[in-house]
Amino acid sequence: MSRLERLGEQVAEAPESRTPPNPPIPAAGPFRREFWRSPLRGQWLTSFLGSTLLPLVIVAALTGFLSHAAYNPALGSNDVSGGFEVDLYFFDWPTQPAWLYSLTQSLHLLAGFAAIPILLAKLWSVIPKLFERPATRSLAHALERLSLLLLVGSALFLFVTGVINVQYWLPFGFSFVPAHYYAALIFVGALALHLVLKLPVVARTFRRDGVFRPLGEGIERMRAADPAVDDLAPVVPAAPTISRRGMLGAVGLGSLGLLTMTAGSNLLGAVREIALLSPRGQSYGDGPNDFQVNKTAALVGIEPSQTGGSWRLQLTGAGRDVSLTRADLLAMPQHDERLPIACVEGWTTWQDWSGVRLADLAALAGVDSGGDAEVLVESLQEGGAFAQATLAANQIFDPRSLLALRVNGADISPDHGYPARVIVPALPGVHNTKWVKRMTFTV
Ligand SMILES: Nc1nc2c(c(=O)[nH]1)N[C@H]1C(S)=C(S)[C@@H](COP(=O)(O)O)O[C@H]1N2
Ligand SMILES: [Mo]
Repeated sequence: MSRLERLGEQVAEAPESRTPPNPPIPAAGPFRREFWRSPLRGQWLTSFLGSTLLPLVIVAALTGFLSHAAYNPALGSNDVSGGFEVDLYFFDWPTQPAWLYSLTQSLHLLAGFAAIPILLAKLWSVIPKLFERPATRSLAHALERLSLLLLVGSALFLFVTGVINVQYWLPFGFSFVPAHYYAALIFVGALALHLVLKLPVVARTFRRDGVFRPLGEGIERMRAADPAVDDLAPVVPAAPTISRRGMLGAVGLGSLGLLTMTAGSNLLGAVREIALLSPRGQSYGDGPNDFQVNKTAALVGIEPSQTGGSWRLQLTGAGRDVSLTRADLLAMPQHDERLPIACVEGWTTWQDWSGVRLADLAALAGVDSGGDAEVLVESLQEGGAFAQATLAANQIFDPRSLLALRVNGADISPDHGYPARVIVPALPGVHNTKWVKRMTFTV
């Protein structure tokens, strides 16, 4: 046997068992539980943050769905979902009190903004769970993690789109209202499941640690929770650099700060200047038309030639077509109403409007207040969600609902919708259509 052949045989005979088995790849970085060392983390912190977050989220969700109801989504052109609208509402959005939408929408923004620091802190408190290994232990565990993915994903989506919408910085290629609405439906479903799974843990934690007791501990007395009984506690805790109450105080301050800033753009004129996250309160010139403008006439492409002497209001109703000049409208009975425009973005502006009643225009078109009348209001503006709106009978026939021609004693300015705009009490701002050209009544 040649040397070469012997060598070949040796190799062939070498028993497999002599090669050591591959050791399991050690978990690295954040996938190791020892990586997460903050002594603040534990079930109490997460339970406490969750319990403060919950009421805010409930207010934001309820007022959010009310806002959607206020859009009358089941009416004609108001369906923003591309035909998928599910009408969850069994009531007509009222016109009384006039500040209703201003209130619900302010609450929506206040609760939403105040929740942001708490939500971030809560996510921070559970972040080791994101890196948990094995990723799924059982079907139940996999489903729970999937529901958490939906919960956290939809929550982040709602907050990010909400804040961005208030900034008018709309880089997304989808429209805000349906996206925010459908994310909210996912969020509420995932939250309900989360509450079922976690409320028992919260109750147990508060029974064990007390609801407020850990708040009494300064940094010297604070201990990390026991990882043997607390799945959120660090296994190798670092020395504390802040107490739990210090951390929660900072979160609370952040929350209060955002609340005040948001209130500035909504409720309290006095702090309007600090509404940094809602860039409002600018000047729109002097005089009667100096109030909030989001979309100017130039921005949406309204030409002076469209709003001059050749402008007509086209009314269509029960077999009747009427064409009115602005002078015709001014010759009709004029009514004065002090009414708000309350925008979905949370700001409200009250002004003294004057013009003709929508009810009088309905009568001109041959439509009376009996029955289920609707009106489709169309703007000179072309395309987009703001170019038209459909109003329900209770809105048309409220005597305070106007096609406004003047504001604060002057003609409404081009930016506020000259020659004529809709103003209806408690209607979301977006449906107070500017630069109206046609109203089509159906019965
Ligand atoms: N034709 C038309 N009407 C419109 C709008 C618009 O962009 N186009 N904006 C709506 C919105 S979102 C609000 S809040 C009110 C006030 O908007 P403004 O601040 O742009 O005047 O008018 C509404 N009417
Ligand atoms: Mo708006």
